[in-house]
Amino acid sequence: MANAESDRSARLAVSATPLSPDELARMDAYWRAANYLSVGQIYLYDNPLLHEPLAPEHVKPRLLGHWGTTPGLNFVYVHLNRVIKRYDLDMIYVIGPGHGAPGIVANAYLEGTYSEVYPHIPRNAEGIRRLFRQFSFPGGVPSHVAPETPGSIHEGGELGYALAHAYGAAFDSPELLVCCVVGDGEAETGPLAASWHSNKFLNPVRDGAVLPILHLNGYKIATPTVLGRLSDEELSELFTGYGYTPYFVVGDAPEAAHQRMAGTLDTVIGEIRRIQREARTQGFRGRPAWPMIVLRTPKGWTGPKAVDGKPVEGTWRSHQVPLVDVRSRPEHLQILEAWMKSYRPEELFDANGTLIPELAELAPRGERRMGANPHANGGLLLRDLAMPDFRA
Ligand SMILES: Cc1ncc(C[n+]2csc(CCOP(=O)(O)OP(=O)(O)O)c2C)c(N)n1
Repeated sequence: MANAESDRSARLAVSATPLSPDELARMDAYWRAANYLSVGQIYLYDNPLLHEPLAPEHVKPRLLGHWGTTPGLNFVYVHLNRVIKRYDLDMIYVIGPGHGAPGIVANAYLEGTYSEVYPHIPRNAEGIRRLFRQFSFPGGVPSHVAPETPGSIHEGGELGYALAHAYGAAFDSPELLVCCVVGDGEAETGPLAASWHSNKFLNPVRDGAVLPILHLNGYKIATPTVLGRLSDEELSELFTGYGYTPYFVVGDAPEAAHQRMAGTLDTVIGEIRRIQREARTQGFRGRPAWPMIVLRTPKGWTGPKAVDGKPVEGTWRSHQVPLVDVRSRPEHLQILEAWMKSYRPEELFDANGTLIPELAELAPRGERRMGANPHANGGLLLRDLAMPDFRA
């Protein structure tokens, strides 16, 4: 990574420790809360806060969902919340790996949007029980990000269009910043591979900005990815060639990764604002090299390290549901319980099952919450098309 950085003279310095110990601890706790709620949606039918020992009947009879991508999506979400608040950003989040819906639903729930849109899922233990039960369940919600997911303009399911949708949202909305996560699997599709070039169509005066985050968790379902196997140096050259200034966030140690991500986001937000300010005060003087982030973290980060003697965290085995025989095999039930308890839910939710205030205040307020941003909620910002009068 050092090499990839030092050869980019245009690249700005990234602060090494932008987060105070308190902020770091709270952001990590918020991430743990999102991860806890994500795992709970995939697995639990009852006993949502593990107030009782986990029993087979607390687990859903049929397990569905995608764990592998979810901790990375949650990691990005908590960091975007921080910069939205810090810089008062008007931001939406386009999630290429829309199969990671548990994470997006969890974050909409933590920030309060979910309960506002769906009052039958309140912010207490009963709400969490219903949130878990409804996920990928008859009469409930889809396992992929869907139109009904607060803050979503991009349906999960058919990979390929995340970046095109993100740029489409930014055109003609000069204040909007669209963060777009691109999975290294999706990056291998033709439409996605071509849409990196959408930066050539973005006018820094008139349009908003897109911040692509290429999420290299290394695998697409059962096989390694091409971009995941490239060195940071090759990736740096590739994305420089596409007209971006790439920044790297690499790691599997949460504290260091939080610091690195926070410092990188501070730098890239400053860079986006500088590009826009200069173009908007001095006029368009040539195509800027917009920043993008390469995020290299393990697939299924913080999940079970191994199951039945086979590695799971950081491998393709965590793509979907890493433990499948939870109801029939006591040792798997034990792994699930230990996994969920590793997020220390008792430190995150109070006795009623409500997120504690020190964590709840990390989310932005009102329409700055990504789940509540009007740009991502159909119908709120409709404008008539400029059409000729058909009678003429
Ligand atoms: C066009 C298309 N081809 C194949 C699939 C099947 N599929 C679902 S998830 C996935 C892997 C996606 O990998 P990535 O984008 O890296 O996401 P992550 O690894 O973070 O889950 C694939 C190939 C799909 N959904 N759409």
